[in-house]
Amino acid sequence: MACSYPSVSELVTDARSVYRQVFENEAPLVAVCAPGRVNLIGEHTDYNQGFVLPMALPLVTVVVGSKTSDREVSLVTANKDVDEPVRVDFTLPSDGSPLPPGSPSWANYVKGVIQHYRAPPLPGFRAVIASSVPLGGGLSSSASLEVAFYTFLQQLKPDDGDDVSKALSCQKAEHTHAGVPCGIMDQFVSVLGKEGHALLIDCRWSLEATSIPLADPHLVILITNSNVKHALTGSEYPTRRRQCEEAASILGKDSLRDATMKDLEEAKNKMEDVTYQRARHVIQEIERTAQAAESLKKGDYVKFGKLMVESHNSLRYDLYEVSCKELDELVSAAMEVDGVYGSRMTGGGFGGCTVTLLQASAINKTIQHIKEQYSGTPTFYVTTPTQGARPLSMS
Ligand code: GAF
Repeated sequence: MACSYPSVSELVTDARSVYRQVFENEAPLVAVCAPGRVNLIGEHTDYNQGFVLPMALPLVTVVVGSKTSDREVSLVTANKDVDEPVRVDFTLPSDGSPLPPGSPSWANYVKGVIQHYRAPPLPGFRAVIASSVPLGGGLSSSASLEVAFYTFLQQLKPDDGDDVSKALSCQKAEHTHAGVPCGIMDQFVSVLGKEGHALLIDCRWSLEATSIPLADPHLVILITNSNVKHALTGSEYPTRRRQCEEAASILGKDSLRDATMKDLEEAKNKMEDVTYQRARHVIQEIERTAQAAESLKKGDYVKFGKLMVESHNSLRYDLYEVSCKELDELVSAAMEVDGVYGSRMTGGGFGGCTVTLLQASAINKTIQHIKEQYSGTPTFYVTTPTQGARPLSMS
């Protein structure tokens, strides 16, 4: 009953055939992929230097292509659900000046990655992009495109950086070329995701990550797409980030990671109500994420599920206000089924997906019940944690 999605090799085959069609029957020499992600818990904590607990998905962005002998770039998307022009051409500036963002918007992610690539100057290239990550679905289609492209450029001209600096360059691309002041979670897990594991990432400057096994055959991670699209590029995400920074500054801290609930209560009358609520979500969510990681290590899914629901409630109308009616409906419906441990919205919010942790034996009745209860048309993905970005063999 869950939705099937193309495998990596199917995406490569599609992208290769589009490449041949568009570029005079030439064959691409390089292929790479980078995954989308689902965040199990720790929402809107990364830009507050807190903890997050995502995993990389089998939904990926693939790039195939070859370098050229000039400075011309041609990008083609093989995605069926992109309604903007499918081909973009531009010239790499010889003086290294930035490629200005423009239309279509998906090409801006690529331009940003080119600008922040750590081994300029780059040769020209031709590339085709294909993806199984739903666009605007809150599963990091943009980070997977950035990281896939960075990985593609590494095959054309190797850089001297490590994986963390790669993730940071891709994050910068999103800041400068998509205008989203995102945290590091999405790019980090798309680069460093580990098969069969979730990653507990400490988003302080050191960016330490601990991998936690998540490959229990009795457990299912179900993603439900509300099919309501959010626009993180809108004003709400930057507003939340600003409110958190304001709260930290009132508390005299570098970030909310350094604040406790006691600090917040003592300073409550120095800030607006809304600032207090945002800070409360973040401080408690950081603590919840640390506890959830411990529960997962012990296989205590009941506790983990309870923390997921608390996280959702805090993101809902209670404190952080980034959920929406559709996501709330999906979570409520999932929680009505026996065998479901927990459910919550995942990602930036304002639409997109929920993530649900449940007993494998309850999967069919859970999907059925959600379908019956949800007012929209959901899409379901049963997923397992996969490996981060990687070059692919062309044979
Ligand atoms: C988006 C951002 F890109 C992430 O950095 C993170 O802040 C997330 O929203 C919310 O947890 O995916």
